[in-house]
Amino acid sequence: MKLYYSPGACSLAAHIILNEINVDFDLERVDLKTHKTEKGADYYEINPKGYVPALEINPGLILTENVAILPFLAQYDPKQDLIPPSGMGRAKVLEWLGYLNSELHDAYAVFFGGKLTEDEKTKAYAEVNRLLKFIDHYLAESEYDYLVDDNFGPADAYLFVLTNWSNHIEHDLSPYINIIALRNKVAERQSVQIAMRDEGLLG
Ligand SMILES: N[C@@H](CCC(=O)N[C@@H](CS)C(=O)NCC(=O)O)C(=O)O
Repeated sequence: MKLYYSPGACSLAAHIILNEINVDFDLERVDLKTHKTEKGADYYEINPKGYVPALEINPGLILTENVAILPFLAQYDPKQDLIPPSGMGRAKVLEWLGYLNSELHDAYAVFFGGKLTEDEKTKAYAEVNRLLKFIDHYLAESEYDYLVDDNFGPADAYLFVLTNWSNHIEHDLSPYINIIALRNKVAERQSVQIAMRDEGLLG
């Protein structure tokens, strides 16, 4: 398999899950400004949507979209218990991935889409905070160690990656103590440390 990624982008979640499972994989960095890969390929030829992540499963077989890639990778190695194989547990993982992808990801993405006016910035921070408040409250009430159950999984990796972006938009994550506690657990995983190191995000 090969993951097309950009350092610190949402593709980091797939990178983390790849490190959790027993599979050989390659990485190819994409320059999201020029849409060229580090090997000089035209990224539009690989993923016509132009964005990361894209996962090459076999030569010529490409999967895109976080909500498809993350469960695909999580179920690839059932021994790791990253995602329930069926039923409500699996539906809950997809529920969280859908929420993170269509709500929180989009709310952070507003900050990366070009310069915002002060008014737009205020509204964009309010939206990020509204969504984080919901997640933090959910975690406070939850009996589980991770978002869905007591096992780390793709939704936790995705939430970790999205909330990393607070650092880049001068957003204060400190009120969200339950999210921070979850982030700290996720950050300790070897899969996360290795992915961050390999994307050049440490130090
Ligand atoms: N719907 C896509 C969105 C992916 C996405 O927004 N990727 C960002 C990085 S986090 C990107 O590549 N942006 C550059 C671009 O859209 O050209 C998914 O969930 O996979």
